[in-house]
Amino acid sequence: MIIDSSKGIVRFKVVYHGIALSGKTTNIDQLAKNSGLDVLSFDTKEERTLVFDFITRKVKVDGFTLTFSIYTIPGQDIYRDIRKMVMRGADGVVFVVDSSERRLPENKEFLRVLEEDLRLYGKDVESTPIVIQYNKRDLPDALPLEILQREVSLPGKKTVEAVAIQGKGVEETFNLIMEELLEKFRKMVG
Ligand SMILES: Nc1nc2c(ncn2[C@@H]2O[C@H](COP(=O)(O)OP(=O)(O)O)[C@@H](O)[C@H]2O)c(=O)[nH]1
Ligand SMILES: [Mg+2]
Repeated sequence: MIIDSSKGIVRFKVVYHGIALSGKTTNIDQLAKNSGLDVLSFDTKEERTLVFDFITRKVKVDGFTLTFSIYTIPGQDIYRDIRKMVMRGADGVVFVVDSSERRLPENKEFLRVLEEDLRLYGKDVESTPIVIQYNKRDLPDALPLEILQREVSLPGKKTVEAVAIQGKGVEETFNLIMEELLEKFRKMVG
């Protein structure tokens, strides 16, 4: 979080984390579309897979201009150095889960990766605003919500269902993480 009190601007960094192909870029694309923005994407040469994506969103609250810089991480392990770089200075995280049954072990394992990434910068899961999004609810092999909430969750963190490809749950997810960040900011400024 960066506060520029002379201009009344507060900057937050939000990172969409989660396994490869869970729908992080799709979330960002929808957020960009809804607010008429372009996504700045960094593609790898060989694959369609994006290294990371970036957009910013502005919101006015209590006389402040809040700027959210929104990033996605690359989920593939070969890009772990880029993932760690993207995670630097993250104020809030949206953890995007692929609801497909066959990807359950990867999703679970990636929660540990998120913990490690936070620890690298002296943060932890408890004190970091995190929202868990169960994406791809439209898949025929999507696990029941109760199972995901038991198997891929973090104590005290909000969860939300989504079909990002149809834009469902995308704004709701972003609003949840925004609210959590605002709450933290209000506590800080008193
Ligand atoms: N069926 C389904 N496919 C999705 C959904 N969200 C994303 N996808 C697809 O999943 C693939 C990976 O999405 P992408 O956003 O690139 O994943 P990322 O690697 O996490 O950034 C793409 O083919 C998307 O169209 C969803 O809600 N349902
Ligand atoms: Mg992506």
